Amino acid sequence: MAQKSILLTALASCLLVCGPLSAQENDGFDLSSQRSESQHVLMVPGQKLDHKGLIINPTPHSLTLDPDGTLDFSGGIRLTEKQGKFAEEIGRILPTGQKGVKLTTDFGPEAAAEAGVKAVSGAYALNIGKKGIAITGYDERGVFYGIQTLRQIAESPIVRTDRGRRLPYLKINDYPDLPLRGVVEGFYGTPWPHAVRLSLIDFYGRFKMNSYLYGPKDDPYHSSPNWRQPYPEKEAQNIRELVEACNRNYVDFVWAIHPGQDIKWNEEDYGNLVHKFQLMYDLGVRSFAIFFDDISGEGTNPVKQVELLNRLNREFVQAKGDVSPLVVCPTDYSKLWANPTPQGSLSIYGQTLDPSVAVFWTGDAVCSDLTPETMEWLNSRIRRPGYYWWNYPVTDYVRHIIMQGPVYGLDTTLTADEVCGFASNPMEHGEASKLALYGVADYTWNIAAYNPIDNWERGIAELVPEAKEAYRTFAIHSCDTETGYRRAESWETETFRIGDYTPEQYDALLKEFEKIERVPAEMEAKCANAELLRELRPWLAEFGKLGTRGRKALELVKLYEAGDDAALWSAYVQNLMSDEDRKAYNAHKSGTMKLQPFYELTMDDIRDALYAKIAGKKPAAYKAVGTFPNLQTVLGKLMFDNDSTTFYTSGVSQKAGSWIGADLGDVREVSEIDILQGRNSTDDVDYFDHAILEYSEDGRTWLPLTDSLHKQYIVRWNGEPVKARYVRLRRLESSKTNWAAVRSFEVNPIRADRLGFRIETADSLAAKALYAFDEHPGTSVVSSGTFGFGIPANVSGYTLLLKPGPQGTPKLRQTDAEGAVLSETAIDAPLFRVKVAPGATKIELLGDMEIFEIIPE
Ligand code: 14T
Repeated sequence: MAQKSILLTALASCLLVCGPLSAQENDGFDLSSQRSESQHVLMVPGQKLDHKGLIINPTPHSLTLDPDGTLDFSGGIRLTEKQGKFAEEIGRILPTGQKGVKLTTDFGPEAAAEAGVKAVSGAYALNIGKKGIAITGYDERGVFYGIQTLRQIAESPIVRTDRGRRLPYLKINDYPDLPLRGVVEGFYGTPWPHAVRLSLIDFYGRFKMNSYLYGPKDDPYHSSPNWRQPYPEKEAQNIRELVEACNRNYVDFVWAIHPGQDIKWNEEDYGNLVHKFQLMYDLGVRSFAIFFDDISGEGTNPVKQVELLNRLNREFVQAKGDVSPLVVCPTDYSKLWANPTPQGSLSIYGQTLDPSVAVFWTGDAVCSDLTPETMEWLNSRIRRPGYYWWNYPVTDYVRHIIMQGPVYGLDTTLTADEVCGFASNPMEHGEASKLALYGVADYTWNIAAYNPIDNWERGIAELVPEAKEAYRTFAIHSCDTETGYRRAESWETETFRIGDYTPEQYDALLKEFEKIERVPAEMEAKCANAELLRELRPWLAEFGKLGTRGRKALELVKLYEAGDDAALWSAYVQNLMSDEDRKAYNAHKSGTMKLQPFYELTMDDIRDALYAKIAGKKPAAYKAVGTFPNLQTVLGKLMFDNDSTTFYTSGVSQKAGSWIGADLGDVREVSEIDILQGRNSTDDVDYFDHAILEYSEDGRTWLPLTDSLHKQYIVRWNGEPVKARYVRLRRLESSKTNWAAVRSFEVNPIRADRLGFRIETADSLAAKALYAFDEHPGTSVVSSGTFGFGIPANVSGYTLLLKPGPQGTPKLRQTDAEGAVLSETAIDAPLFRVKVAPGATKIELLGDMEIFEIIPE
């Protein structure tokens, strides 16, 4: 139930915060329905490596160890630098001492050439040998990076433990692959707190990222209409501090403006923009970007955008002399909707935009992998190497998710000739984004050497060394989005179905769930990063509960095998999630790919098997089938949950041959089918607008139940019963490429007049009361008064599948046709068997209980 409300909230909040999107809908351009994230989940590439105790991130391009010697630096480091710039930085991060080992630093094109250092900003050489330590940078930034590498060596396990404080002799020659490496604070939602930004800026410096683009969608002074206004003093002061922190870390603070929704292409607004840039310049900003994403109307005009950028380039950037080249995010930032023609905005950029301006691109979709193909497609139009905007680990469209998975999906053959830079758009949880950024730093520095799994393992140990096992356990099960940019999750965990597993598989899964249960307490006790803990806390709490219900589901498997029906049902109902449990879980999900599905499937399997054993037939619990792979996931169940506010969504485009159906488990007589297509209202775009209803006994031969249906959200059929195990709605010829969604898929919905006996309940329960007799033990009705039902002549007894409520012990009363009470018994167990008393015509259940199924015998 909450599944959908979450999806809706995510979408609604997006639509709320980005008013422009609704405007685009009016223009017939619904951005949100075009997100189209890739739904393919591949195995994470790479493997954990043995670093022999020497860990440096990003991975240096060349490192040669000299196994013969080590340099004692227990006396600290004594700095002799040519230019006198780094005393403070060294003092901040390494022990210093007058009698320590000598560290010389130098930089500049000549020094670099002599030391064989590549002529790019940030390149450096670091030598540790008999005579001491020498760092040569191509530029100041290069020396700074050399120092960061030295710090990491000094902090490596090999130095800390094995050898005391002795540095290995080595030679490093290193340089960045991409000139622009960094982070764009570009998400919708609460912008990062100041302290988190400062901590992140240090993180960028430590791991050699050099760009921080400041563009939080919900900073009013970044976007329309307040982009024209100066920051209030407090915010201005904070920005000054951010600039200083960036300067200390050799990070370019790039202030971005998002004026497109209401900009007027006139002198006044040009003046407003330059004035705002000047105010930011006065705060110390020396790099600027203009974002034209997620807007509609006049602001999207590429000719005007280019005019503005070129004029700013001349009159502001060039005129100042100390301002970096501009960066722009085009309105056509993804191939999904970019106009591919020579008249399209990207081609116009290519022909007319000053070549110094860098152009952002999110790839084939909003959130997508970085491939050579997508860059070629872009670059041939913009006529320069594009600047990749990676919408990972951003979760503004799935705010119930916290992405802790490996950084992968980034091509390892690309070079600066194809990508001039790479910026990651992270989560509003800044500390929790560091694990992903640790990967981004590594990839952008040394693309060919990038190893996703190894990086992720190192990142965990770097970020939470005190509780790395607990953090790793949390992280490996907190990766995927379910419906957005799909990511591998729980790849070390093997789940299984009841009756189909080995003892080893069982034990391994049990161990994992037990480990998961311990994670919240362990993180609370050990994790030293209080802010990270604050961000993770709600997810950790839900994760722990998932561990518990997963473990209990495993215990149920054993109970099921033991064959004690009463004990099994009792444990089963105890392990069901309440509505509150679901609401809490849905707000802070983890384990969506394997763990929660294991819980759901196991609970359902056990329930259905128990029902079949008692009733002697399969329950009327249907399973989703069809051409979309995610029908088999928990999403598919949302079609059968008797709740039309929740829906199944394909998450990928519909296409020729697509179909969505129900597997009835057995061949049944089908006489009625009711389908509600779409996510919500009848004007939703996600449905089959041309379709046919079909049935099949074997899943191979299909026969039609209807003619072809045009633009029908609601599909209703009833007629002479047919024998079917499967029914489906199949898409026919259509130009539609939207996702497909189904709110409800009912086959033979139960009706009071077909029951053959009367149910007597409060009017408010009338509809739900049928769930007690629908042959589906997964549906239920909660009764707190009297629940009565007539006893058909041929019935000799009943098995009740219940969950007694908290208020006292419920009672069962049998009465005869005159209403005289024949017997009254306490219902003392959730699975309760009763024989029909001679002469009894009615049973009344009294008290507080949830009734799942009443099975006659
Ligand atoms: F600028 C772009 F490159 C970009 O990605 N813009 C936004 C970005 O701020 C947001 O964080 C990101 C992830 O949700 O996607 C873009 O915003 C969208 C895109 C959509 F297709 C917001 C709603 C959409 F439907």
